[in-house]
Amino acid sequence: MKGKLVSVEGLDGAGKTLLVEGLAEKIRQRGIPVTVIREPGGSEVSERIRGVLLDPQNEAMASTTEALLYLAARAQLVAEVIQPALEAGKFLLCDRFTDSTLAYQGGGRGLDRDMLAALNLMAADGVVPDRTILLDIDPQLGRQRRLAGRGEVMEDRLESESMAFYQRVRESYLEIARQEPRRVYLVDAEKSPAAVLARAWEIVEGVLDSGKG
Ligand code: Z5A
Repeated sequence: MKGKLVSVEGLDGAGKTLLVEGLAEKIRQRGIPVTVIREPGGSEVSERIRGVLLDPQNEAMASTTEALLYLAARAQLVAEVIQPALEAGKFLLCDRFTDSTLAYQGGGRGLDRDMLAALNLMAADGVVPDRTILLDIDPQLGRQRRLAGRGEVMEDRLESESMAFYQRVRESYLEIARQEPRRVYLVDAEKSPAAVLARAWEIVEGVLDSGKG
């Protein structure tokens, strides 16, 4: 049987990393092996592309270059890790996936959404998440959490974008959720970590149960 993929999306500081760790632990407690990946990254080539994307020195990077690099990192991750894992019937949890490109490069940078959707299909080799958990948070709170969590103020290339940019990204995510209510589940990320995990676990359990014969 083919495996399953659940992606976790949202603004920086929404709590994706913490949530993915919590969900992975709960899935393993059920005796189900889970592969955890993050984007951009998750394979040697994709991690190198991540370094270029997030380097604050690459200020001159054009929006189209940025989009194509995210897509290139995704294409490599899908070919090397995601497709083989799905073929082997594994369960995958992905910290960001195709919706990040639509929200950040589409909503945030203003690139054409239809073109990005077509490129996403190519990069993801047609893989669409079984469910997407969208952690919704006010951008200001997300930024506060991120900086407090790290205990320092150095930001990467994208993190130094304006609040208006992050508002557009948030709106774009919410638009995706409105357009695809069967796949994308909105979760209030301003609640406590325990409340967020409990709600997200209900969503993941739905996917685990749907795989039972
Ligand atoms: N990007 C893109 O533009 N296009 C694409 O196609 C893709 C990505 C795939 C990746 O950065 C950047 O690439 C990202 C989007 C862009 N950039 N921006 N800007 P990254 O991988 O370095 O970072 P991130 O994905 O944005 O993650 P993050 O900043 O680490 O945030 P997070 O994973 O959502 O949050 P966290 O690390 O789990 O939590 C942050 C802190 O808040 C931490 O101290 C937690 O303990 C705390 N926390 C978490 N949840 C809660 C709750 N519920 N209450 C209170 N405190 C909490």
